[in-house]
Amino acid sequence: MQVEKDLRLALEREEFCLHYQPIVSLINGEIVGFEALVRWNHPQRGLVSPAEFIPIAEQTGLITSMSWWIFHQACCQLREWQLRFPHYQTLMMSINLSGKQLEQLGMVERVDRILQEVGVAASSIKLEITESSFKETPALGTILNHLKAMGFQLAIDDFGTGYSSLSRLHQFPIDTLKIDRSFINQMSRDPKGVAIVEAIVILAQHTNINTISEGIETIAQLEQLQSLNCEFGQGYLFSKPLDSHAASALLAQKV
Ligand code: G
Ligand code: G
Ligand code: MN
Ligand code: NA
Repeated sequence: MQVEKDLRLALEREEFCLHYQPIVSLINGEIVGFEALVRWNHPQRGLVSPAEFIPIAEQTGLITSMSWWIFHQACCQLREWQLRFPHYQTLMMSINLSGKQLEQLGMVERVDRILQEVGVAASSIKLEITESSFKETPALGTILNHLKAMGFQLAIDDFGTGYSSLSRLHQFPIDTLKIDRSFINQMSRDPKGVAIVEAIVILAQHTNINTISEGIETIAQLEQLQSLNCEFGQGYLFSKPLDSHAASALLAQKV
């Protein structure tokens, strides 16, 4: 398949890059971290969205080597920011993991090797796992417990859209639920939307889990989420995903 070949070449030619979207405290607006989001800087087409190439990378198995590149790159960026901006002591880097990567033999050892090499602590990395990987990965519990024991924070991405039943929550060592942006979107139109978000936040609080709302675009949504006591947020209202340079500039604003 041509696309597969193109993706493989792109990896060799280092055509992928990461953009970073701020995650902010909804209490004081401060940046608490960034989510790393991959982009393909295509020589002819310009920036290509991961929505286009991640599914192909997953089908072809190329996602594994791509994910390792992403993990390494995001760790390097975090290390650079820690050195440059020491007042951002507790800055977190959120990295998306694919189900395939979690299943990979020797996954935990490889992660550990990268941390050692780059010099970042597992406790400043948040691993985002989509709900659908829960369905696909039978040994997930064992792997997640291992990653948690190493010090990583663990988040369920796109929460509410996938397959994880609520009962799974206390079965796995989860720190964070990322409330899917479809629910945030619904809030302004439908009181039921508010009720769903409220239920997720309350559920999380009772199980010692914090919440990040995705896709916040309006002040009205922000105020609604503040009144529901959601702790963290992400979305175009605060910032779109930024290239490394622009994200650094944002961090440099705080003295
Ligand atoms: O950044 P954007 O909204 O265009 O991303 C589209 C989709 O691609 C999202 O569902 C997002 O989770 C996924 N995605 C973005 N970056 C990564 C990544 O580094 N790894 C994986 N596995 N998925 C990613
Ligand atoms: O699946 P995941 O949650 O990782 O996807 C993150 C994607 O969501 C990013 O690719 C980013 O471009 C997109 N995104 C981030 N903030 C907003 C927002 O406020 N509105 C919309 N529509 N998309 C957003
Ligand atoms: Mn994510
Ligand atoms: Na997300």
